[in-house]
Amino acid sequence: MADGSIKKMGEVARRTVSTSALADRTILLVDDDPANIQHVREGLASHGYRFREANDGTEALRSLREVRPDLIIMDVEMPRLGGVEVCRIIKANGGEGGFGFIPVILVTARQAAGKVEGLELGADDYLVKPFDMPELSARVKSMLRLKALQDAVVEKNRELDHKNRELDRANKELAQKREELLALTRIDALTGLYNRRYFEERLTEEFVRSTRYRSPLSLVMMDIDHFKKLNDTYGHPFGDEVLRKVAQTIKGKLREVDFVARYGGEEMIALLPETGPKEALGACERVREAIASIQLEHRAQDGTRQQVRCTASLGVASVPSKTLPVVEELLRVADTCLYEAKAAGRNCVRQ
Ligand code: GH3
Ligand code: MG
Ligand code: MG
Ligand code: MG
Ligand code: MG
Repeated sequence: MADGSIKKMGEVARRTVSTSALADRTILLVDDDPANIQHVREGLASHGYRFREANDGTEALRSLREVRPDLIIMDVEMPRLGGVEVCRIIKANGGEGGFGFIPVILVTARQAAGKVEGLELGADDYLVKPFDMPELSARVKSMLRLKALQDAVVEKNRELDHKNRELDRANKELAQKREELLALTRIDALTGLYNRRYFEERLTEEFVRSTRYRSPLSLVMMDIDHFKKLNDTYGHPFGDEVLRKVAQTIKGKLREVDFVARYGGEEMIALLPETGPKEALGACERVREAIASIQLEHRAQDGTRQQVRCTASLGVASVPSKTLPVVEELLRVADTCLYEAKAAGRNCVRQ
């Protein structure tokens, strides 16, 4: 607990335990002899305490939850369930959800015998009858002060627990926000694909993994054909729509584990782990075909509608390969293949 809270708790306790504040405290008097109870009540009458009574240990235990006393003054010698035993039960159930902390003053007519036992069992004080009233009064006050302090500690702990839980919640929310923000820095806003920066990170990782485990890895570069003309003819916003549609189409045709990103303006790139040249070529053909089948409706300002189609060219490179020892080479070869696809008339795949 922080020093500050201990200091604050001290203040709370001082306020709580001023003598007048103790007046409304409830004291449970437990004795099998009503005359003894009467005697104590009279002795403490001037303090304004509230009294509750129980005539044996069983009754005392029964009334504990309902009465919630701030102090118990209890006879040791009672039939059936004696004071020492009741005290043991109360102290054994003192935790949260049990009785909480209730100070117990045991009272006995016996000379000192049992005093140590009672105190060891958790009695907070011990008085031997006949006791003088000023002493009883002072001990009661001291016990009530102890109880008030204890209550303040419990209350403070509850507050601290609550604050801690709130902090935990706030921390979790922050961590989640951080995750979300991090995710956003990896995404291309227009297409929803990963962006180039994140792609390059992942590419390096995947390349290292593939080299270490000698597992195949393919890299695909894709570029929309004559996209400039499409923009010029139908406008930039329509071009954007085409880009989004092409991005979706590529994702839809590749596997969940394949990593697709927007590499530049109308250029996309995909990383296919565990995929050799043959399977990569098959995947690229699927993607190429799907892009060529895209039909988007363009609505001109005069209301005329037109079905617009687009195609893309693809270049693919794969490892392991003796000629591709470094990741830059993989990129370079895919790019060259893409260039060859363009030169071969576009809407085709080269590897
Ligand atoms: P090629 O078949 O050789 O690839 O021809 P191309 O016209 O597709 O290639 P070029 O590189 O000449 O033009 C690419 C065009 O893509 C030019 C650029 O304005 C456009 N572009 C780049 N980014 C965006 C974008 O975010 N939205 C839109 N609508 N167009 C974009
Ligand atoms: Mg008795
Ligand atoms: Mg170009
Ligand atoms: Mg292009
Ligand atoms: Mg281009």
